[in-house]
Amino acid sequence: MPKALITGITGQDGSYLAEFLLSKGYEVIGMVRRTSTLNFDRIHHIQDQITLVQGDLLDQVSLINILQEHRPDEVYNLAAQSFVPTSFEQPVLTGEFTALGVTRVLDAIRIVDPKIRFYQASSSEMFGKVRAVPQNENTPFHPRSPYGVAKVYGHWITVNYRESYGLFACSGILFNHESPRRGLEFVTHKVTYGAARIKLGLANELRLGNLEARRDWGYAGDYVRAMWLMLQQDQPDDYVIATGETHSVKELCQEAFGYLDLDWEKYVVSDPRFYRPAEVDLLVGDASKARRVLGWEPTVSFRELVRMMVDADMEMLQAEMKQS
Ligand code: NAP
Ligand code: F7E
Repeated sequence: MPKALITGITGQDGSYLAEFLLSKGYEVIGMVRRTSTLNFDRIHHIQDQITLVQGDLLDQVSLINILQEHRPDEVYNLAAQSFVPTSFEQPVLTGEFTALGVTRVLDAIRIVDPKIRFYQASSSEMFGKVRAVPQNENTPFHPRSPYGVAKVYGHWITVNYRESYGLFACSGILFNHESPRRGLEFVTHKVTYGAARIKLGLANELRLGNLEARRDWGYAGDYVRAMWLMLQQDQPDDYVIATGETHSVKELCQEAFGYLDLDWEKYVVSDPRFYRPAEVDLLVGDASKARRVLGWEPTVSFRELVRMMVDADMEMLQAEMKQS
């Protein structure tokens, strides 16, 4: 039975990847940080099928010990400080987790067992102020936030350990991917949750930032499959994973509110408080290499994704209302 270690298993992608690997017959080890209250909401339904171990990207010894004790065949490094606005407020901490954390995992692999296959969760935020449209594996990086800068470091240290030490290390350059398990502070979930609250009479406005920003939004369940496919190839490599479609935040609002028969313009307010010091205006990915080499394709459209998230939020809020 193949064994995989997932860092960031309590996050959106960690939970979908754990489900996916279990369905492929893997033994799944998940690294979690010690917290004073449990934050296992996204994995409680599979908790009896996985092994959780305590560790932190800031603590090199914990990473080495976990690898020595569990001897995984594959390591998926999904842990990071992943929210762009927080990276402006806590740039040094973001660098420790999101940049140097990658080196700590790679070094632990190099020391314990260089045959372990490694996946790094890189990001379209690395393209930032884009030099080409659409963006592919050869598009130069120009990050626009401390988060983006940290991810560029994580990407290149992954490439460097592959070239220096021959590690089977892959960098997946994933464009935005969402789901009902997405953190509520990210714009897709903020919009679907906000629209559902307005529909149910629990709120009367939704304050957002820049409505003109455009993103290539896909479904997280599709994207974790691409992570696994990268580690099953004969050679390690880097891949862009994206839908190839771009939509503005405005279009996202239209889709979510429209599905609930609401006119978004009556409720959405653009508030400068949510603007960023530097914005990424337009992202749209070219995943043709992933299609060709990995045989990967997205299965959920933008409209289906938004509707899936609105439905989940309506159901959750209605259940909460019944209880109170
Ligand atoms: P997420 O929901 O924010 O999850 C982040 C995970 O990292 C959580 O499990 C968190 O644990 C863990 N973590 C944070 N700091 C840690 C530390 N110091 N030590 C150990 N664990 C730590 O993020 P996601 O959306 O699933 O994204 C997964 C990865 O893909 C991230 O690296 C993200 O930057 C990257 N990425 C995401 C997207 C996207 O659109 N979702 C696109 C490209 C790349 P707690 O639960 O304890 O906080
Ligand atoms: O913002 C605009 C905002 O926070 C998307 C992370 O998973 O994907 C994510 O990063 C856009 C931006 O995601 C609000 O200015 C407008 O242009 O949902 P987001 P992100 O910054 O693209 C990448 C690929 C990652 O790697 C990251 O980890 O929406 N926007 N109004 C807003 N954004 C938020 N959060 N809140 C607003 O009110």
